[in-house]
Amino acid sequence: MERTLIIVKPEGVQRGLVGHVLARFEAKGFKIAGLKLIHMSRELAERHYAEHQGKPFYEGLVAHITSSPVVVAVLEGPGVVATTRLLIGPTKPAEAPAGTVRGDLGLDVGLNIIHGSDGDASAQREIALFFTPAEVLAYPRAVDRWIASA
Ligand code: DAT
Ligand code: MG
Repeated sequence: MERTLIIVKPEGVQRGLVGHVLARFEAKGFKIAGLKLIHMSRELAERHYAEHQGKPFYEGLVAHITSSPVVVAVLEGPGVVATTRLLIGPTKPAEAPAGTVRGDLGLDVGLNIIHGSDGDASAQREIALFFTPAEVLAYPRAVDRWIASA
């Protein structure tokens, strides 16, 4: 089954939005396959954001994501990578439509509430950065037959 990684960033945790944000993905029908609260090390942040190294915002991005705890989750379901990105909205909250996480909850690109993997390859890479295989759980949900055919 397809999986993706989301991170509720420090501003989301500090503002008390963890439950609200996770509830949107749960309500959509995605299954939580992994979940934890962590304070990211600089090394982990650098590995996670390696593609942005050298960009003007890189240092601020790493400093911010390591500034206080974040919630990381593995979400599972059909089309979860692309649909999660749709529900999250564009990178800049000012340009994000109402109804998206960033459109509804954010103002600043540096405080855009949430990270979501941008493709299957990055999802696999990012899940492996934050979770051991044993921490990603496979379990049936009775509700699945009401959400999507297997
Ligand atoms: P996304 O998080 O939508 O995948 P991205 O991968 O291009 O966006 O950038 C990663 C994060 O870096 C983004 O969530 C916020 C920050 N960022 C991106 N562009 C920025 C900019 N122009 N100024 C400040 N921060 C930026
Ligand atoms: Mg990205």
